[in-house]
Amino acid sequence: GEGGMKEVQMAVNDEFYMSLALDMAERAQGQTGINPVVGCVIVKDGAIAGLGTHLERGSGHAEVHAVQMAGDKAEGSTVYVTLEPCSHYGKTPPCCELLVEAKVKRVVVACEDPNPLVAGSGIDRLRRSGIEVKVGVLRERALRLNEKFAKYITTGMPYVTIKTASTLDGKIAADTGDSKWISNAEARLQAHGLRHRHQAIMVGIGTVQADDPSLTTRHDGVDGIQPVRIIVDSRLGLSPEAKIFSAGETPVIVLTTERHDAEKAKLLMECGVKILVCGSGPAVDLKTALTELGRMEIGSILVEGGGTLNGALLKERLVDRIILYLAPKIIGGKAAPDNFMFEGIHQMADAITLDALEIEQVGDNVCISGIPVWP
Ligand code: AOF
Ligand code: ZN
Repeated sequence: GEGGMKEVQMAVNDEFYMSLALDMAERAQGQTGINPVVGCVIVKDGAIAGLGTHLERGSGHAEVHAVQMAGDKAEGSTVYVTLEPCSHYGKTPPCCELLVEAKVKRVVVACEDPNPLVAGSGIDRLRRSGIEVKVGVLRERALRLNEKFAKYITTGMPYVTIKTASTLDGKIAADTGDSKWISNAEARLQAHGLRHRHQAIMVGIGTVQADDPSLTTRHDGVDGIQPVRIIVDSRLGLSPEAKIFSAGETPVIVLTTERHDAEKAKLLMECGVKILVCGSGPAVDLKTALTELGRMEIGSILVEGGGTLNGALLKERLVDRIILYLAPKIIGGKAAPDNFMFEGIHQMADAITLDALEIEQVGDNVCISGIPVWP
């Protein structure tokens, strides 16, 4: 009947405006630090009255901008927000109070805020004030968008993405060390977008010595947000002549062990390097390292090689997402390095698998992204 039609129309509208709010949030990825990306759309009498996006940690939340734009029209409106409005005093006051004061009629939320300080209490507060709240519109998309935030805010540990590019036979370089190029230009451009969306980039000393990378970001043809640069270097082999010191201005953090050479440490510190001593073993204790980096408010790390570091992180179960670009090339070579180098498993039943697979063709390359699962 008539009532049913109205409900269908409302559900269509809810997705229509929520997807706009998600689009806005999506474009702000990489610029909010440890904070989530959030979009907000305010609709009054069938027209958009306000738009807002959280752009930077410490500055206004999405709802603040949208309510300000809506002005008097906020009263009696429907508010679409990609994350539950906050209920706590952080760097900014609680958004649910703002919505109550603005006398909005209805709030549509994509997903709950995983921040333990909020976690449902924003939604409760709105409902107790008599505001109608609908939760879960385009939830999956909203959760995927803030997966890094969710990991960091609930564990204090950075979200770790491994990005790697290999030939069909899993090689990330030839046996001579030559690796330019394995993936195609479009795939390499996407990788810069990934750098933009992580707070730090991490590589092993082997990669620095082989490629002498600058580890900076060029995003959409312009300089993107530059990640902090982290090098895993248990014996402090890093040269003060490395390109990372002349290119780029973000901090360089070197992870090493108690066994490092004090003289070399002094030399590197003179170049501005921050040295983190992680464990006393022959190799860097990666869990200790990530815990310390989390404490420094680094909430997401993009690991870009090489195979030894990838393998070690995988073995320690410290990886949250793997993004693999596969190029239609075969190079062989026993000494050519692989994507993931660690003492392997012995039975297929014990294999590490990828869950929630996303597969995309990028020109003649294939991008496979997924969440590692350990048996
Ligand atoms: C919202 N809308 O746009 C954002 C929210 O330190 P603050 O004040 O920036 O607060 C950060 C926390 O607020 C963050 O951990 C998350 O729980 C929430 N983020 N909430 O209602 C927004 N960015
Ligand atoms: Zn807020």
